[in-house]
Amino acid sequence: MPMIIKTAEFITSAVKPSQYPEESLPEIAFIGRSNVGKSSLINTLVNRRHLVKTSSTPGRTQLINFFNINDAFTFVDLPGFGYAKVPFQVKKTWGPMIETYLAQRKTLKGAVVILDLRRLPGIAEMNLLDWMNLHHRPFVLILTKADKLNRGPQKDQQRKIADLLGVAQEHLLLFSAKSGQGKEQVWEKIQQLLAGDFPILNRKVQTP
Ligand SMILES: Nc1nc2c(ncn2[C@@H]2O[C@H](COP(=O)(O)OP(=O)(O)OP(=O)(O)O)[C@@H](O)[C@H]2O)c(=O)[nH]1
Ligand SMILES: [Mg+2]
Repeated sequence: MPMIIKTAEFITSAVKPSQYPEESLPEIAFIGRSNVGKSSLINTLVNRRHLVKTSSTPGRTQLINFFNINDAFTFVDLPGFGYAKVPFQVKKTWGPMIETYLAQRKTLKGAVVILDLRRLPGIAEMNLLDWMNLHHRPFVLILTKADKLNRGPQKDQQRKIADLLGVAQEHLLLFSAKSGQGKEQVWEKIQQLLAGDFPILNRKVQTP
């Protein structure tokens, strides 16, 4: 069933648990490298151009931002990892800030992990997935900016990334915030996460 968005509202920004909204609605977190398109994905899903600030400058989102969707669930936009130019202090607090959130948040139902379709995942991505599995946090994998490649190369790159990560190709959804490609499939996965019936994706390869 297509998701109908009635309301989508910013709740608050936080860096530490005492600043999080109270644990009531089920939550979905969006995580990925800086500039990968996390905020754009959220805007596309909820049909709002400017609910979440996006930027061509990496490192735009530096706080944990909470959004109430339909008074039914919460989307959480996490700051991106792996960007060299954010100030040292920000970098030093990033790991603990995200880890604390992902490890402790009781209402967190799962994460949407976003990768750039054109980039092969590295150690940082693999560590993230291993860490999520260790903490029994289900996640879905999205390959975004699909509009930058034609359909043939999209499939080739999807296969390469699947092999590298050691997951089946069908677990990697192609998505574009620009064309809207894959939007309904992403919603389907999010609904599965919210319903709590999502398998842990055990990776078939070991992180080098
Ligand atoms: N062509 C194309 N550009 C995209 C897509 N998604 C995001 N972008 C662009 O990529 C840049 C970064 O997008 P954001 O959504 O701000 O990325 P982010 O992951 O939230 O970035 P940080 O908050 O800095 O970590 C912007 O210039 C977007 O317009 C997409 O699907 N296709
Ligand atoms: Mg962002």
